[in-house]
Amino acid sequence: MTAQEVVIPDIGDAEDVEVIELCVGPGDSVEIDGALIVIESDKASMEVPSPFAGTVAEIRVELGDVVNSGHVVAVLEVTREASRGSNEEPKAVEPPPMVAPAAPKAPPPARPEPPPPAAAELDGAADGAGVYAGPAVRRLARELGVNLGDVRGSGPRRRIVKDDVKGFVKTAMARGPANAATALPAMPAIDFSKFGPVEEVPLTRIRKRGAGNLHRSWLNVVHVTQHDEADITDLDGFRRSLADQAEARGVKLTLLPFIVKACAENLGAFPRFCASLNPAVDGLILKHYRHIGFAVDTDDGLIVPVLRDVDRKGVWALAAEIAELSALARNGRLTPDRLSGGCFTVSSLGRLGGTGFTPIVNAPEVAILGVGRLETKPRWNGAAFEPRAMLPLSLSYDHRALNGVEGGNFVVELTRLLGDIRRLVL
Ligand code: CAO
Repeated sequence: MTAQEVVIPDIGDAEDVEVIELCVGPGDSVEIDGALIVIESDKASMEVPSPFAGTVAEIRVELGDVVNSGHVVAVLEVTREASRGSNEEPKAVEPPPMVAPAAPKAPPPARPEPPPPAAAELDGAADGAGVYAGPAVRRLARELGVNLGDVRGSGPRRRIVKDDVKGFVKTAMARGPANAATALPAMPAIDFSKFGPVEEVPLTRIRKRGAGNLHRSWLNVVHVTQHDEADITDLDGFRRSLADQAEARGVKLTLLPFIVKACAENLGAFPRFCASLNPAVDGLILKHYRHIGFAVDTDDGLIVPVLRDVDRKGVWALAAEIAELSALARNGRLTPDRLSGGCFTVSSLGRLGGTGFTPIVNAPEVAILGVGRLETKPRWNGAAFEPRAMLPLSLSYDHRALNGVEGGNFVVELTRLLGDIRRLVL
């Protein structure tokens, strides 16, 4: 038996994440990959799984502690055979994404000074999600009902400290009540049990956070949705013709990777869709990269992982990455760096049905594509009706950043690309 320290693994860009759950205590046995603690960043909560099987000797963190990559969270009593990294069984288990092997003798890796916040990070600050502030400050802001996006940070690199939040509240109090005409009317609290049996179930953290983000987008973004249909008869035939290859590669080839690829191409032709409004809403920050998010429906709520550099990847690679990220999202194993940096989002409800819906823009992005269910419809070819596979598309965009002609052109060009994917290689 040896004592092994378990550290917080590499958690990408996230820093100062909060410990929100202790899953084990001293004396508990743990298996490899069993959850030790749960941490929560601005974007997601993640389990820190054990890289060893053994017994918990010590838990070195408490609820509410703020930790970073390299922080020791627990000490386990393990046998060498029970360790994922043991010499005897070097490949026994693939390391899960959240785990770094413990390094008991070495000090935790020095954390490099984080870079200053990118403009895009600060843009998304309407609910505090993209601002620099620690969990304690965020908690204070939540308690006081302060939107951290409205608070100016006085700390290093514009980090918001508690005094900034308190100062913001004092100023707001001095200014007097908000304009009653623009304030949101409160929803009345109703006792529904008066009308019949009821039960209240709590929203998961992801649903609560999602609700806040959607509300922020709904209130801030000037939404317009443009609907169209793409004739993807040829594309779908091509996709089906690749079924054997897909099986041989162990990849599920759905329509989504083709749609994402076509969107990346279209963003190149319409760069104003690959952008965010600046905080003053007097300029558009054009992004010279094509990272595309896609909505994944999980038991805990909606999650939007981001596919990076879609323009540089092929459809096979995208299909594999979509499957990988969807599985990680559904297992609660996505790291924050795989949830951030998107320029545009695709939300596909195609497997469920529906001819059109109004997706809500994933602000600070300026546009989102909703995809409905493919349907074979009669289309007039100039001489006769013929059956064609039609894919419903619904593009919502921020009318502050884009006008109707741009929205219309984007959708029309997208339907062309999907109608003849040979255009993707032109
Ligand atoms: N029309 C018809 N069939 C479709 C389709 C479409 N537009 N899109 C997918 N399908 C089919 C697939 O081909 C697949 O069929 P088979 O099982 O017969 O091969 C089946 O539906 C299931 O597909 P899938 O969901 O496993 O894969 P996907 O690549 O299409 O989507 C993912 C992956 C993760 C996006 C999806 O599973 C998901 O979670 N969608 C929900 C997104 C969501 O909740 N959006 C709403 C957000 S609010 O804006």
